[in-house]
Amino acid sequence: MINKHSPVPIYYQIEQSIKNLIDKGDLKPGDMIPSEREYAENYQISRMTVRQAINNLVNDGYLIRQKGKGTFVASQKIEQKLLGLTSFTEDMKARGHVPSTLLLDFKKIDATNELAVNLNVQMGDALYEIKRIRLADGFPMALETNYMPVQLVHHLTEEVAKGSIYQFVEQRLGLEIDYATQELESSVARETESELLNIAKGAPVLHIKRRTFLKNGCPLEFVHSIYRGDRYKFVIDMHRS
Ligand code: 16G
Repeated sequence: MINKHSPVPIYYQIEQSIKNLIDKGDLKPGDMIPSEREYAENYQISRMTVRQAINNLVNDGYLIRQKGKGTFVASQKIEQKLLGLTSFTEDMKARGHVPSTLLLDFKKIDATNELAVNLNVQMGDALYEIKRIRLADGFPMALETNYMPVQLVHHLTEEVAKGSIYQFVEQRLGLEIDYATQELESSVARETESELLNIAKGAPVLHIKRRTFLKNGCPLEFVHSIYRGDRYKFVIDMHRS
């Protein structure tokens, strides 16, 4: 499996072969992989070379090192296609995961200048401010802070915010969600974010800002989300027209 005469560096060959085993499902999330010493002995190569391969896979989120225990296959990242305008609940269900929500805060606030501009309301108008941890199969994936005009989304309750807000808006209020603009930026977890998402302070995260509009052009929501970088990836299909 390892070709020492190939121009392809040996660490890269090892990296690819472990990656293949994970992609094919021969190595599953939670499986422990052999130690650096075992790889080095099996392939008659230096431990430094093995370490380089494993470090790369840890950095790419394929493997996780646990002090004193070993190196394990990480959970596969959840893939979200940036095509349709979907909700967290729909995304998770479509991928066979069970969505749930931990409601951290639900209150009404006065629109600040920034929020008023983004939601096309007057400064001081009443907005819902909803903070939620979004989970897949019980694991925290994202932290969301959602702002919506109270005058538009009547009767929103804590109970609703524990489930799908999009479903409530469409099915109960009969409003038509049309399109959104979204900004994605890489960032690192700050202290409170790391605690809520159960990751190390400074771990990579994706910061997303979404503005969603109704068919009549009214902004429905302005949302800040922090997604775990080790659990989530966004995929974009691009067509050359
Ligand atoms: C997604 C949206 C968020 C929206 C939520 C509704 C991103 C980055 N954000 O998390 O803007 O409020 O879905 O989800 O995708 P819900 O219907 O499950 O409450």
